[in-house]
Amino acid sequence: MQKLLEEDLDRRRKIEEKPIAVVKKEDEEKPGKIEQPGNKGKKLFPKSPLFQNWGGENLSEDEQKEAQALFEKYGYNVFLSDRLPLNRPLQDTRDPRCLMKTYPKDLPSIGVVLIYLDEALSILKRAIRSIIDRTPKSLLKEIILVDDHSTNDDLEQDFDRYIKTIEDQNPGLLMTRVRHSEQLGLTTARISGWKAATADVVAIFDAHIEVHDLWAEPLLTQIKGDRKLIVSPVFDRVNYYDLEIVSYLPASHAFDWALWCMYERFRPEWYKLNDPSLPGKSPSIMGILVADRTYLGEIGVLDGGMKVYGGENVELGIRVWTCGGSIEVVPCSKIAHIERSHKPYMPDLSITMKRNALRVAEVWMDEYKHNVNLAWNLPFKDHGIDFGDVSERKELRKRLNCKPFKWYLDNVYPLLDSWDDILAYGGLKNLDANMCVDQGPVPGHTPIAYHCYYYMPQYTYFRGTGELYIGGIKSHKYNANRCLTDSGNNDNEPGLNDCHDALQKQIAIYWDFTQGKELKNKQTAGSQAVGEAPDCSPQTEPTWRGRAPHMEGAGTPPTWRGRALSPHGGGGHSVHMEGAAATQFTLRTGQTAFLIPFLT
Ligand SMILES: [Mn+2]
Repeated sequence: MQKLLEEDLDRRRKIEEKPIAVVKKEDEEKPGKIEQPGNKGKKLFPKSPLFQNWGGENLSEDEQKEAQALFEKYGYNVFLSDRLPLNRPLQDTRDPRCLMKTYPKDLPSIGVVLIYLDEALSILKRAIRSIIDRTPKSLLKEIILVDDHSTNDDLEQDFDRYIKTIEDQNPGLLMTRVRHSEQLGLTTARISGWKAATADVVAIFDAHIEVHDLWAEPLLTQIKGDRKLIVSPVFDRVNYYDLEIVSYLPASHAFDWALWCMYERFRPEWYKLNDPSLPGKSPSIMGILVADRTYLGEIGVLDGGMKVYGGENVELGIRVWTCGGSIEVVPCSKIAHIERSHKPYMPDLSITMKRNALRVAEVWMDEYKHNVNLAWNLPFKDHGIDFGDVSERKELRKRLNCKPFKWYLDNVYPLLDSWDDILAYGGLKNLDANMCVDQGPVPGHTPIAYHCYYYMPQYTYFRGTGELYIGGIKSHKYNANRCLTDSGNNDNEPGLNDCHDALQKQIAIYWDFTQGKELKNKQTAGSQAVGEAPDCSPQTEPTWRGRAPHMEGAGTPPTWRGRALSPHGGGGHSVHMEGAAATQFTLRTGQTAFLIPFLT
């Protein structure tokens, strides 16, 4: 969903962004310029993400305080938004080929649902203004405003007055208000917007958007051609700090096994056509969607059991594809979307994200459902997360006679690594030293021993190929993991290398590992007797005693032998491991066995 889009793009933004000053330098530096007393204050919030990226040097101290307070409340520059025209022009960011296209006259009617929670009034007004100005009257049947229990006062009377004006000016347009008496979360809000809609096609949007010219026609044309198509426009980014538009190229909407969403290249067939104005198939949607209203109902709209935020977009993507429809991103349809600096829902969205992801897995992912657990580093069973009742969604899947998830992986999303052969995952803990293998500093190639805290740097995965990943696992085939390596030199510490690189450089990455047995590198083991530590004197030869949780107290603990790993943080431990030693490394027998919980 778009929050993830926002976060994904936040990361990209960190690389791309340069501060854009509102005040032109040359004006400021003109010799002899008279400063007006009281007009220009010192910078009060130099560390604020707003003022770091936005001029505002000419604001008085009071204005800076006002702008900062509004920014903190809303996550974007409301001070500036309040001063920009509601019908501001947007530059045309479409591929030039879009301008050559013509669209049928008899397109279906469209209703636009805007979902909001504590959105700034001027942002909402601008969204409505742009939709009315840039959608043909003959197509735009209604705008449905869904308020998911906002608390700001100006969204009451001031907004009512504005809507009244809009209604007076546009007698043919239906303005529908849906107000929730409590916060129901994005998914339920979207469903309530869909319920209130009456047009042939429904567009479900965030309210911090502006549509570009000719946004609707390309989408409606696609749906007219195939009612089982769910489409998405391409979003341009509106900077939260200066509200400038940054053009984005068309891309497909994808996700990883944690169900975080991300942009990805279209399938190779799309690039072969060499025409970036053409719609491209997409495994999922980011959250904003346009669909035939009746068809969306037939396939179950959205999963009403989702809470707050996250996962419902992936659920829709899998459902549409496996139940006979498809998804397209349509490049000639563009909307501008504010990527907020922070969002109003709750401080840690990963809590509901995780829960909702488990829901999607349970209903749709068949034998692959535990990959969601793997991605979130959760035990397969007894993870303690209540994801609610999914029986209705399971019945829906049955009723719609949907294809298996494997079909989706093979035909729709082959870039997602199926993780078929992950045999074990967890933390590699040495009980004697009470330390865990940790990926160490990144970038870097030296794993370290560190006190066990079981977060990402210590996530370890063992693959059927013999690869041991330390520090997490990537969901996509195009991304390389970091493999534990053994250079084969007896005095060398184990390394951590990009698995693709290591293969190319012929560094040994394949390990033999069985829970409760010694771990050794398959490739270098021949040259190095396991059990001997040639770099250590017999007196200091480390002995590792490891117990898997399910073996606790049962029989003789397995013995681990070690190659040196640099101790981190001192503490007087001399920590050695043979490549790596596992104790709390839990095994997955075959592909379906559950794991013993290893995290608390
Ligand atoms: Mn958004």
